[in-house]
Amino acid sequence: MTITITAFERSPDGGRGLARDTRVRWALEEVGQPYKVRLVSFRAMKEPAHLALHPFGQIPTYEEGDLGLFETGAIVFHIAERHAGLLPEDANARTRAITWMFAALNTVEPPILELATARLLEGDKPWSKERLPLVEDRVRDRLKQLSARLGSADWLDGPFSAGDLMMVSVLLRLKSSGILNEYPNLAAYVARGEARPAYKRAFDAQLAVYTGKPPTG
Ligand code: GTB
Repeated sequence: MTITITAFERSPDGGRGLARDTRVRWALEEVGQPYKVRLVSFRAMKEPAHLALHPFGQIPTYEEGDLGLFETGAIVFHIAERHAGLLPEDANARTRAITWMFAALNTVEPPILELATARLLEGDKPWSKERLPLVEDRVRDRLKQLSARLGSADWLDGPFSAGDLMMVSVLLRLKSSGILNEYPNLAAYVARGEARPAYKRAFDAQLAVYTGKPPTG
């Protein structure tokens, strides 16, 4: 059955792979599922046709036969459940991998998003200078804990899983901030994720949308 996802017609991240379609592309590449992409403009995302698929008028969405999904977490979980490669066979290990997906989205990503908002949207506010260090320290608190848990392991719990895919995707947002490099094992963890052939294919495909040139690999 054909899988179709949505992505920004023109991503505001300039092709850096930070929009969330990259996570879905990466999951599909990891499990070897081909997919099509429907590009949507900001205007089209708020129109009834797209709202029927995504109640909040955002990307990404996922269509497969009569199944329509929104929310990256749910989409990646669906892909990981249906296809081998992203979740371990062992029931307990599988549940732990899913736990890491939730941890990425519910515990690690919120302060990172808050930092992005503080920098990009609130940087010109008179209180910004005072607030920014507090927000940065909230990110550091989480990274310190995550760094302690990861230790010298390659991945969070045994072999690479959907939990790592989600965690690396969340941490990637920090790359330009310099904060990630304060935790060398996390920086190396993200680099390992980026080095995966499936990530590279996903990244190149989203970049090709931005540049208008087909992926070279
Ligand atoms: N919880 C949802 C999910 O995980 O799927 C959140 C989806 C979401 O935030 N979608 C964003 C969107 O559609 C794109 S990814 N925004 C348009 C809108 O709300 O009108 C978030 C994003 C956007 C831009 C950058 N960037 O420029 O760096 C990074 C990430």
